[in-house]
Amino acid sequence: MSKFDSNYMITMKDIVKEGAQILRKTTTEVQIPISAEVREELLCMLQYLKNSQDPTISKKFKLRPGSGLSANQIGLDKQMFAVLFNDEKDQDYEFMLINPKIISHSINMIYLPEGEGCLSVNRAVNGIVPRYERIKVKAYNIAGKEVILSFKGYGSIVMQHEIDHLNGIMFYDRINKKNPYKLPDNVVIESLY
Ligand code: LHY
Ligand code: NI
Repeated sequence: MSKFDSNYMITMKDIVKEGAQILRKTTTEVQIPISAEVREELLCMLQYLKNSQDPTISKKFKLRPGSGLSANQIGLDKQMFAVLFNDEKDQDYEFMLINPKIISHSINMIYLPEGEGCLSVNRAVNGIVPRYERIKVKAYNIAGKEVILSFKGYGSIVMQHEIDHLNGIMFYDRINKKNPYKLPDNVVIESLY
């Protein structure tokens, strides 16, 4: 068992920061059926997100609010992440996904007007991060069942940010190096709002 079990509370000291090798590698697929260890790790990751979004708890334990957390961000070389967010239509989403793959995506793209951030990056990085407006993801859920999920808008952005982590990609890799605010050519791309 890893230390990330049901009694453990993830705090900022557990979150790996940019520069670490584990954030730059393609993570290893998780074996199906899912082990008890993997289940506990995912629940621990989701609990971090819940705690981080609770004003009292996040203040007390100095947690940075997050909508998503990937396993390699807590040092685990595993293809899995947890997300917890409320989108631009005020819909609530909560997922713990294993071995996720984007099986199809829109041609049109979107971006967050305020740019993206990352729990592993302690500095502001400005610029446009182009993301697909819609994606379809195939993954395993915590019950070990294969699921196919569709996302658009903010949800699509968060999912692509986390799937990128599992492939060693940081959000700023997708920002135009010469001009951070330049939109990509030959593609329909709009601000999320
Ligand atoms: N978490 C980011 C967070 O602040 C995720 C995110 C993604 C924010 C896209 C904004 C836009 O919740 C992470 O860094 N997870 O990897
Ligand atoms: Ni991140």
